[in-house]
Amino acid sequence: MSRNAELFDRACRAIPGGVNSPVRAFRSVGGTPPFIARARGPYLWDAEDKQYIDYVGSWGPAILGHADPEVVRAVQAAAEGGLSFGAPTAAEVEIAEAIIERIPSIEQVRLVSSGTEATMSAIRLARGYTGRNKIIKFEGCYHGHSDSLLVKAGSGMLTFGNPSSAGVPSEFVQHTVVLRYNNLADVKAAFAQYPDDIACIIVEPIAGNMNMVRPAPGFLEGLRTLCDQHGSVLIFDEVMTGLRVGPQGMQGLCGVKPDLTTLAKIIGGGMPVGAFGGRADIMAEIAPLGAVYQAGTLSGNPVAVAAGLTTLRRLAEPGFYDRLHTQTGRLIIGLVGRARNHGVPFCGDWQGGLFGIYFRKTAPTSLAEVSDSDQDAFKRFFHGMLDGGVHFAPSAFEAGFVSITHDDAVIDRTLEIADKVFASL
Ligand code: HOZ
Repeated sequence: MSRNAELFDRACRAIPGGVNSPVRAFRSVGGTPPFIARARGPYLWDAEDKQYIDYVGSWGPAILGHADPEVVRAVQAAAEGGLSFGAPTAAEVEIAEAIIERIPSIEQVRLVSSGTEATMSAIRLARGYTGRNKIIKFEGCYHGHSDSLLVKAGSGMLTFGNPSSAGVPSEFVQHTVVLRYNNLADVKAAFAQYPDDIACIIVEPIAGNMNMVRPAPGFLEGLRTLCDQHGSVLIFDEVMTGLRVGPQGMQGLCGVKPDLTTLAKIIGGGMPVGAFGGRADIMAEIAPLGAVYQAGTLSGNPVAVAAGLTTLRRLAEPGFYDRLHTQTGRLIIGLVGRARNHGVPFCGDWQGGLFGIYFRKTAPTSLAEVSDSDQDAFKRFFHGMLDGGVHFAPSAFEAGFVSITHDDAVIDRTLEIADKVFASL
């Protein structure tokens, strides 16, 4: 038995499904996941010392590449000074200021420990601020695993074809209104049905949990207008897109200003951090100022904040996002060209360091279109690439990630391997 298989066997006895987060289990693509022993730059090495070019990047945080030496040094230095205090620190003020400076819609920000906590808290805040019950979310968008958001959700829920979770009483989700992404008519109808009871709309401004799906022209603008007309809070969930698709996230690219924003992943530089922030009058409703309660022992953890601050500083280097966007484009244009050479129906899209690849002729605009792609071809492509030493997300419903360390040589090597795999499909 191989070392990876042996570890998976042991893992399955000790951990449900052998994994600590469902999409890692390879259930939708089949096979045994490699167990990762170490990572550096664009590469991972598994327990058998096989090297992979990595396009998962820890599902988003690794924008500087894995184990960036400066980030690692910052973490080591912070750890020397103490792992957790449960009391305020100067560094958390610095990172809050850095986030506010980068993202103009954020006037105040609260740090938490994960994206799930960020979205859950932002929803509670929107409800507390408006005194309303209902929330609007979109099919295929994933906003973490809190009860009221696990309805027709993306990511692992979609991957396993079970987009609403067991264990969530129907009463807990009776106020969650689920609509089709990119369908403003649905949103208008929901406001007509509940004109005074919609606390907020939460949306991934580029969806990244049903593969990558861009907002249609006018969609985000339309959400802004409807929220303004009805006194509802607009929440952009930029856990994936924040500081990844551009220096101010998707809101900087589309020019639509949300009332609240949720962040995670990159702002923790690979350590567990999340954040929610936005208009100061809304944030004033959070305890200890206001009546909406939210707390966390490890919130603003000094080691995680050190990793995040160092990462944020590096992202501010001139030309960072232009280079990242160019490199991701080199990958996607190259993959599309090679697929075409072999007559494989395939296309792709990218923004900054985020990308989507689809086994269909055009980029999808909705969950229905993503679901309509050729899943079997994806599975064969995925395993061919993995065998060849390239690690993509093990699901046709996840976006991909490029880091600043994916240079021309790394991408060209990926394309050489892809050429052979497309030829074999
Ligand atoms: N929620 C992540 C995918 N969109 C998966 C995180 C993980 O499994 O590590």
